[in-house]
Amino acid sequence: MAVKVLAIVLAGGEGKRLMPLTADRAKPGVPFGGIYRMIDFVLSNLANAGYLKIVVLTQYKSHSLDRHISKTWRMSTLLGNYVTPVPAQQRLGPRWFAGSADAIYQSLNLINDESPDYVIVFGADHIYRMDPKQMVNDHIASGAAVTVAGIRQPLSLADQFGVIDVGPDGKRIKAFREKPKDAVGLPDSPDEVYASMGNYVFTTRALCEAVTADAQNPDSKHDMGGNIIPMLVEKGEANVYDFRDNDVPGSTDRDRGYWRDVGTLDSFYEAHRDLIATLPIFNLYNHDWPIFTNYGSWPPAKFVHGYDDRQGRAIDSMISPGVVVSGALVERSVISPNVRVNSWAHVDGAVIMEGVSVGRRAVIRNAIIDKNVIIPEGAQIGVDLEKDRKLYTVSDNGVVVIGKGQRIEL
Ligand code: ADQ
Repeated sequence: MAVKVLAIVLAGGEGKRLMPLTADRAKPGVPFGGIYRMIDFVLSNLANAGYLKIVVLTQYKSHSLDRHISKTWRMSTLLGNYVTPVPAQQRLGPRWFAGSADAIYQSLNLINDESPDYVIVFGADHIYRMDPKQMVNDHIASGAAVTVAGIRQPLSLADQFGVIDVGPDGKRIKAFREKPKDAVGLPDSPDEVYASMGNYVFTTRALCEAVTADAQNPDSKHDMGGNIIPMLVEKGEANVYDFRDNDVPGSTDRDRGYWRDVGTLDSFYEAHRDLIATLPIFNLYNHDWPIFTNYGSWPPAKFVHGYDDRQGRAIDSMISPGVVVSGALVERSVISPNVRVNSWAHVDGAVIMEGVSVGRRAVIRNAIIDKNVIIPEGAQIGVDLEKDRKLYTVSDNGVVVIGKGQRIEL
C-alpha cells in the first residue's frame, strides 16, 4: 500500500533580523532571487518529490505570503492535492501560536482529517534543493519516531542552530541542544558543528503525542527545536538524516549540498551573490528540479542606449522580465521584475526588488532595495556609509538596506 504523507510547512516566523525587509511581511514571504519568494524553495522541493498535500502554517503579517501562495500554488483539487495556507487557529482561545510546536498542536485537526502515516514538518526560510522523499524513506527504514535533517555548519554559528550530537552508529541522536552558546566542534572537524536544518519527518502518532504532551507543560516554550526534538531525543527515538546523502536530480558537484539559512541581512545578501557567480554554487538553471514561482505577465527585459557615452547593459547579473536598463550599467546584481534603471546610473552589487526606479546618474553599491522605492536622479547609496547609517539600515558587513517604499533623501 502506498505510504500516506502530509507536509506541514512552518511559515509563521517573524524574521526580526531581516528588518526592514520583514516590516510588513513574514520572513518566508520575502522576495528572493529576483522572481521568487523564500517559501517557493521548500514548496518546490515538496512538489518535485510528489508530496502534494501541503499545509502552510502562517501567523505573523501573513497577508502578502497568503496572496503569493494562493496565486502561485493553487493546484488541481481533482486528485485531492492542495497547498493551503492556514492562519493561526486560536482554537485554544484568543491567542497567537506560542511557538512552532503550538502551531502544530493547534492544527491537529488537519492531521486527523488527512490521517497520514508520516508527517513532514519543514521550515520555510531556507534556500536549497532537497529531495524529501529520500529523507522519508530513510525515516521509514530506521523506525525512529522523528528524523531530523542535519548539515555541518561553522562552529561560530552554533548559537543560531539546534546542535546535534550523534551516537556511535552515526544515526541515533544522543543529545540535541537548541542554539547553545558553548558548543564544541566535531571530533573530525573542530571548526564545525552538526546543525539541525529545522526539517523533520515524524511518524504521525509520535508527532501528535509529543505536541499534545508539550501543550500540557506550562514550562515549555512550545518550540519544535527547543522542546519537541529534545523530548524525543531523551526517549532515544530521534535519528538524524545527513543532508550530504541527499542527491537531487540534475545537481552538480558544485551545488550538491547547498543550503543557506538566510536569516540575517548579510546572509540574505550573500545568498544572492551565490546565484550570480559565473559557475553558481546554487544553480537555478537545474531544469530537473525546478523552483516554481509566479510573478505576473511582464515583457522580456530590455537594454537600450548602449552605444554613446552611456552603457545600457548588465554584466554578471540576473535581470528579470519587465526590467528596462536604459543607458545605465548594472553589474553583479539581482534585479526583480518591473525595475527601471535610467541613463548614466551605475548599479553595482545590488539586490533590487520589484517596481524600483533608479534615476539618472544615481549610484547604488552593495545594497538591498525593497519594492517600489524611487531612487531620485543623482542619489548615492552605499557610497558614503556614514551618511547612509543616519538614514537607512546598514548591515554588519556594510550592506545598505532600503525598506519598501522608503523615501530617499538627496
Ligand atoms: P529557528 O529558525 O530560529 O530555528 P523558529 O524561529 O522556530 O526557529 O523557526 C522555525 C520555522 O518555523 C521557520 O520556518 C519559521 O518561519 C516557522 N515558525 C516559527 N514560529 C512559528 C509559528 N508560531 N507558527 C508557524 N510557523 C512558525 C530552527 C530550529 C533549529 C534549526 C534552525 C535551522 O529550531 O533547531 O537549527 O531552524 O535554520
